[in-house]
Amino acid sequence: MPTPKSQCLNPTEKQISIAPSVMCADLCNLETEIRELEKSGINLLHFDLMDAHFVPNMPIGLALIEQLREKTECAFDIHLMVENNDFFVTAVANIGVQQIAVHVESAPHLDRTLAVIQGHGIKAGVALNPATPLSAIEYVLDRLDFVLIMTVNPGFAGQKLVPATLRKISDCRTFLNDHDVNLPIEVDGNVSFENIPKMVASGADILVGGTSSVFNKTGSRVENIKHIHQAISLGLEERGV
Ligand code: S6P
Ligand code: MG
Repeated sequence: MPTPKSQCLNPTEKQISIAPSVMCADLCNLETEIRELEKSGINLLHFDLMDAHFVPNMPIGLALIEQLREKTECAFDIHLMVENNDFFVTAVANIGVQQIAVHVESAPHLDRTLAVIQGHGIKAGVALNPATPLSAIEYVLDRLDFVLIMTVNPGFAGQKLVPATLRKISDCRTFLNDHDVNLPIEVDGNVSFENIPKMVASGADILVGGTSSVFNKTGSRVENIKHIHQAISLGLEERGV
């Protein structure tokens, strides 16, 4: 397996990471897609693993992730949207991934599941649906390496931002500060050129790029990623760093 570069998983205040969402790529030409992204400096890929039960969709599977693992040094960020978290955690850990988020809404034994992920030497995160309050992570903060704030309801690409989630990003930063915890906040869903400045200003550190940014039809991958960097700079200015 190539050695993944995982610095992108520890973004500094001034260094926002971009994680293209693989389900939004041209799935018939994935290797070409990944080379194109790498040329633009991307070193983190976001994989949406869905089981058609927790969410009604199933865009990509384990075999695809396993094959891609052999093709790139990018760090793999796995977003589980499944009912059987334990099965998928073991499966992706065996493939060799760097970061896994589980949905609090589908993890009845959340503390144990996070411990299992960390036991594999993998960064552990909790994903929160738009309607789920931040208090859901209060008693697992010491088990977390990052928080994934869903800014759309999970399951599909190409949706519109749920407006209240912008406030949720800044509330999450305040919540973490109040608990003396400094964790990266990842945001996922309609992370568009227009929304990125607001998301970054609110405290987002890792941006999942889908159809509204990295894979936007109006530009090439390279052009879109340049555009994202410009939007990030605006957000950082507003954040005051
Ligand atoms: C949605 C999934 C996401 C999408 C991404 C799509 O359930 O978790 O990772 O792939 O949000 O981006 P966009 O820009 O099409 O909303
Ligand atoms: Mg996702």
